[in-house]
Amino acid sequence: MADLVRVERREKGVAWVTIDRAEAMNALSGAVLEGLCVAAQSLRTDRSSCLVVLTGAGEKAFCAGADLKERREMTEEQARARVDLIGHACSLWSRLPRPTVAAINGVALGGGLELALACDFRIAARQAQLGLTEVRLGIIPGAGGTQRLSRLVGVARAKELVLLGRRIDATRAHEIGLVNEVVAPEELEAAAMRLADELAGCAPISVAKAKEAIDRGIDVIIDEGLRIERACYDVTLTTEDRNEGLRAFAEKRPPRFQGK
Ligand code: CO8
Repeated sequence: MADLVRVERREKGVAWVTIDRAEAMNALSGAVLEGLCVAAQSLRTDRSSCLVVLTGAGEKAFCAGADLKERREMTEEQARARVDLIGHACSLWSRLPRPTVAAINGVALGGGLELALACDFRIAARQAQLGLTEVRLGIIPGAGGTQRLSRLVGVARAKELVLLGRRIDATRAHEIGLVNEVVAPEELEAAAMRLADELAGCAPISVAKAKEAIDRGIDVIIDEGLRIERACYDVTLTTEDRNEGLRAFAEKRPPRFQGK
């Protein structure tokens, strides 16, 4: 079951996660969703990785969203449970305590784009198509899409995509800030690995706490956000890596962070 979602350890502390169901455009079947949850739970406590990359097998799809064939056979109750499961998988991914990047190698539609939105960064191959097309199926995005997309690109842009069920290409997605970078398909892997190079110079606890400060602070009034930031800052104050950062600066050498 879990092998529909493959987790590989790569160089530079990268955990490379692939949805391996190319024949169905990497659609989110129950088994794929279970695999995504298992992967997120194991990565949560894995201190050896500095970056988690999520991608889809093949060249056509990152993920075509909910499995619409399974959906046809479902009762209303099962459909509700499935929406909960997609939402749960996205939440687990969004809360990983290290940076995540969706390497969008092809279409990212519906739940597939919601999954990408649960990542910190999105890099898209030039031919990728993105959309929250649920209104064209008589539903709405239910795994965080209406919330995460509007926080990311603003309400007006989000409404263009969600209310019109519009599909956009990677270039347009980049223009509106939905993806961080657009690259040629054969460059996608290297672009994700470049993030790992950058992260090699950053203290892992600092990165985790900075992510937490941004993600928790975005939803609250600024005074509360500043309190969250301060609490996250305080955690870094007592780390060995903080001392190492200061020592390395004084000694004019690159820091050797241990994640402690
Ligand atoms: N679910 C299941 N199978 C799929 C899906 C999907 N979402 N998308 C594609 N496939 C299958 C096709 O049926 C086909 O299988 P087969 O060869 O057996 O007929 C195979 O993948 C290849 O697909 P196509 O032949 O269609 O390939 P194309 O290159 O012509 O088109 C597309 C690829 C553009 C991805 C097209 O298949 C498509 O539009 N798919 C639907 C995408 C979509 O609308 N996604 C949104 C789904 S809704 C959602 O995700 C919100 C969550 C709702 C929760 C509901 C829970 C119950």
